[in-house]
Amino acid sequence: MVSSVVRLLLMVQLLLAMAATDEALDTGYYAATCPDAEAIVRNAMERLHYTDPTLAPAVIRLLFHDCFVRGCDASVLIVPTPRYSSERAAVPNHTLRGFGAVDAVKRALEAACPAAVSCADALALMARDAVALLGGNRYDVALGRRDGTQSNPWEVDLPAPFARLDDVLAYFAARGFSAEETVVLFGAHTVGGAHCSSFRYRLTMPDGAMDETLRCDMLDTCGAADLPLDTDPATFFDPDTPFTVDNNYYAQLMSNRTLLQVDQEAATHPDTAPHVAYYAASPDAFMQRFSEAMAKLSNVGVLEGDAGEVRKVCSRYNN
Ligand code: HEM
Ligand SMILES: *[C@@H]1O[C@H](CO)[C@@H](O)[C@H](O)[C@H]1NC(C)=O
Ligand SMILES: CC(=O)N[C@H]1CO[C@H](CO)[C@@H](O)[C@@H]1O
Repeated sequence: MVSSVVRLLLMVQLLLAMAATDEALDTGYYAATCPDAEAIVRNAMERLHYTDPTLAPAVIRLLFHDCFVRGCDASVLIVPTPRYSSERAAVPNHTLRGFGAVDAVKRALEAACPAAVSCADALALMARDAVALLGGNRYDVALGRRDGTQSNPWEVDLPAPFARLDDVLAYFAARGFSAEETVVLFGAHTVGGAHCSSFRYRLTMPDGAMDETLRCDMLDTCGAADLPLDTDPATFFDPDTPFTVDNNYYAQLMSNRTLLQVDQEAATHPDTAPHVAYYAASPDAFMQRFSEAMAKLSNVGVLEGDAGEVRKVCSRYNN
């Protein structure tokens, strides 16, 4: 009697363990349903990259905004309608780009394997390919994310460029990222750029933490007056190699030549300054850690198994 109860318990435990394994992300997840999924995404990303090199940085940022709000569930991709708002209506998303590219990649996936590959997986693969196309190290992306069925503007609590680093470190820690990993992810600001609206106040009200030559140059580029987003100039974070994943960002921080206030604070904050100095001096270590951190970012709060859905069109729910 006792032994059969024990046996039963063991069996339940085994079944639970199997169910858990079934649901975990897996690099072979589409082996049967869409074996070419990764190649389809990569080919599409290559084509898009050669016509618009600014796309890859935008895709990396999209992944961050997706994964840190409700997890990597493609909630950032939902277009607001008159009846239902979405994350895209929230302030930090006003400068997001790359939605058309996601739609194009998803169309290619749907043509080959209808209703198989989730938008969340598509975006994770696109970001991996974006890193590689920008010269970063390739990393494996385990698959099987499901798409969320909620996207709410009031849940977008992403830090502002003028956030205090203490708060930002707590925010990243709440999602499982150490101060070191946060510094490594900030390294994404070695590609792409920012609108002047994200840092103009640092030009007109100098905080003493921006190199004076950079401040004057940026004042020339941006002007002192606020402009609507569509006419606001944008400028590269790393003007020497704006489309290369490299450790220049850290050298910029150490010479006070970075645009965003929160980035600059990382050069002096006691919890981050040693990491900034280390990665400024260690290009290979940065490349390695950046890919690891991107892989980790891709797995934040994913929906698995039967949760959510596989969207047919990434910008709207299925029903
Ligand atoms: C405290 C954290 C962060 C803040 C406050 C922040 C803020 C910003 C801002 C203000 C911009 C410029 C938007 C514009 O004006 O057009 C930007 C761009 C960008 N961010 Fe971040 N960011 C953060 C973390 C991250 C992370 C973790 C990643 C990725 C791993 C990332 C990737 C990017 C990329 C690639 C761009 C360039 C986008 C483009 O060229 O279109 N950021 N970020
Ligand atoms: C950067 O700015 C800080 C003040 O925030 C100053 O102490 C430091 O000397 C500056 N470093 C460089 C290289 O200009
Ligand atoms: C990229 C994107 O969807 N941006 C939107 C952010 O929200 C504003 C205001 O709701 C929209 O006008 C943008 O189109």
